[in-house]
Amino acid sequence: MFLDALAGHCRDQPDKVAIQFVNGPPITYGELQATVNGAAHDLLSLGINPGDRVAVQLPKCMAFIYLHLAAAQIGAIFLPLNPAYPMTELRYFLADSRARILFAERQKQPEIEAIVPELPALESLVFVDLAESWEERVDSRSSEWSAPLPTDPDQTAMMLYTSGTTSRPKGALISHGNLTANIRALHEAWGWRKNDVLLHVLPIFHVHGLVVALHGALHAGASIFALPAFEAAAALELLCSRQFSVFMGVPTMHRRLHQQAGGRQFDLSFMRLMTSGSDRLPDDLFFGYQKTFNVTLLERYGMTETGMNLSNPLLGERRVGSVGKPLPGVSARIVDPATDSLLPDGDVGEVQIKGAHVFTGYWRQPELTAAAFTADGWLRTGDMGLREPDGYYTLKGRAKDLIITGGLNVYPPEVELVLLEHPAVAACAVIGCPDFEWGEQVVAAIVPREGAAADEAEICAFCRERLAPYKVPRRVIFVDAFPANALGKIQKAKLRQSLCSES
Ligand code: MCA
Repeated sequence: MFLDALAGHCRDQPDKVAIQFVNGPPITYGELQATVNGAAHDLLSLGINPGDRVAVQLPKCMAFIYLHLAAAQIGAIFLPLNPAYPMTELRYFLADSRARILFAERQKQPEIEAIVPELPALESLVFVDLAESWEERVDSRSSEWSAPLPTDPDQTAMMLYTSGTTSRPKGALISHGNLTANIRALHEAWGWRKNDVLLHVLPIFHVHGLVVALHGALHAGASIFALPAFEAAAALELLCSRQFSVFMGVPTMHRRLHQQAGGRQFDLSFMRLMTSGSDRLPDDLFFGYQKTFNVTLLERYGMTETGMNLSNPLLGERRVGSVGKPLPGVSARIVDPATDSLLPDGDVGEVQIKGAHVFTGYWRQPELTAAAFTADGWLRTGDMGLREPDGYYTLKGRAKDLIITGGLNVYPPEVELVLLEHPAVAACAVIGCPDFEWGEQVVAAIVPREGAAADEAEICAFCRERLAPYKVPRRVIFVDAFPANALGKIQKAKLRQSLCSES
């Protein structure tokens, strides 16, 4: 299981640094294990049982990591939540997940206490002072105690919310077996080793930062140096210090690093592995990186429901525009999404995935779970792509209207539902427009209600109170009507054509 390898490293190399945050002390594998044990003991003392949802809405910090590993250790379900979620979103996730306990920042106490009466399943609230040392917080008795690690691969380890095309966000259940399969595949494919040092700049409430990066390094017994948030100047300086061998980012981060270079050249070819994922890597950035940093980025493809699926090779051709081949243990195919029948190489169809890494289902959503799979058990990713005759896959857009901005997924209906609550909005459509830095930006087209006064700033402020900042439209365009098909359905492709070019 994914915790077993970590337990082994804690035993075999207790004095080696596991994780150090830029603003904190180095934490050795021995200290990591002791504090995780203590946190696990605390969770049990608070009445948390296997299968209970442990929600954590904290910034990127050691406490988050301890709680994640502790919850997994006792068989509870870890539910990480973006610290930028406003209360309306937080309330939804806590209510839907029926979380039994929430760990949150002390400064959010008044706002969170105000929503607690609406959350009957939430029995405990723990407010965390970020300055507090968790290594000192656990007493020595509990740190020596240790829970038997989960042995059932089907046991759920964590729950990650992903948005739906038509529904509210749904909790994807990721089992211990899924995590183990994923991490083993990545280790084999990317050659993770003990002497790797990862510069960790990603958020840790998503698969990319948590599973691919953090689990990746800990599974290998490697060391992590973490920034609480990505900052291009600091990251470039650190990369140039030659202390690191692995770096992972989303295209927006790579874009900012490339811009930070400001036309100068930096030889980062000593880096063993620099990856890009969560959104398509633009071709100009792939080549720009080669020229500026003497590095060929390794692009890979994953999703919340599966972790990583496809990857360009560590050794061999990293093909521009391609996401590579299936990882070890992963099966992929391209089908006609209407019939699920296999398409020949070169034809564009839906990418479908199978393997031990594929999630077990959506929390309390049997219909949505069933709809996510074909009759013979392939996961419908909703991503379109093609397979080349030599086995490389290339993504070619999405079957759904999903927007990816800065590596984060935004589903238009989530934003549209909020816009429709605004009294001045008669109808609306949210689309993604191409953007050099962000990949896409969220744009809202609105038909105003007759006689109502609304302006862009007011609409955005309204959204900001109800949605995480990355979901808030960057532009609001008022229109008289929408292009619609014969059934009255808004034709978003046409809307994108007419609105995305407008500045
Ligand atoms: C921040 N803002 C954003 C985003 N992030 N707006 C749109 N899209 C975003 N992704 C908002 C801020 O709230 C702020 O809004 C304004 O943009 C400018 O903020 P700035 O300081 O420039 O941004 P930042 O805080 O530096 O964040 C940019 C970022 C961040 C570092 C690229 O978005 C990020 O960490 N992205 C990585 C996401 C990630 O890990 N995705 C993996 C998902 P305002 O001015 O209104 O306050 S997992 C996944 O996709 C699958 C499984 C996979 O394959 O990996």
